[in-house]
Amino acid sequence: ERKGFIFDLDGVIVDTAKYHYLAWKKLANELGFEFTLKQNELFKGVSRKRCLEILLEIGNINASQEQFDQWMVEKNEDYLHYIEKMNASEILPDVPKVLEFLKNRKLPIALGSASKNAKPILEKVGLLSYFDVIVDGNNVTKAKPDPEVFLIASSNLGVEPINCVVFEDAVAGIQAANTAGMVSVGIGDSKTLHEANYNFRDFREISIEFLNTLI
Ligand code: B16
Ligand code: MG
Repeated sequence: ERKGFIFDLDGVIVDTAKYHYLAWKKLANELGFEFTLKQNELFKGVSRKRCLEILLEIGNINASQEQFDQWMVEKNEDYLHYIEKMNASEILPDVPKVLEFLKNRKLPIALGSASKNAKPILEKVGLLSYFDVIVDGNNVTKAKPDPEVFLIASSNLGVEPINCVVFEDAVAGIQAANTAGMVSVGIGDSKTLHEANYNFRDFREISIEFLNTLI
């Protein structure tokens, strides 16, 4: 059976969480409250809309729909400004090694991300051409842990869910992969991501031997 490989973006391929943090912190400070790095953990893998809802809960702020939409736009404009100069130096360690391994064996590769900015980011860091399929925040209606994003990726790849392998750094992402019936590989803290089928701190820990067991 042909296998397919699905990668999350933020926290797996690049560390855009720090730029999301700067943009959310700027908005929080403008609204008169603090937003910490620890609180930012709650935002990983979560949609932009849900992030703003949580941020306003933290700041105890009520907003009209119009005001809410305006802050969404403002946050994204600031975020786009922070990521403007991203380049290949921001690719997380050994990600190209794994993508190259898969490409050389003609195995299909997809992106499965909650971000609406996924494509320009892949372009900036020079990895866009590796991806046969991109499913991102523009294509999904239900956020992780709902499996929708990975199921669309599997369908677009033409690979059965049971033959897909997902690399994820967020708990909700691991749960989405598991619910989809896919093989889940946790990238990050193994205690946090204990629901994953396999755990690695980062791609440097992933050997060619291990990859060979997946294909
Ligand atoms: P955007 P992932 C997620 O990316 C981020 O982890 C999350 O913090 C962010 O809010 C979300 O994308 C939406 O991003 O505002 O660019 O549409 O981990 O699913 O690749
Ligand atoms: Mg992520």
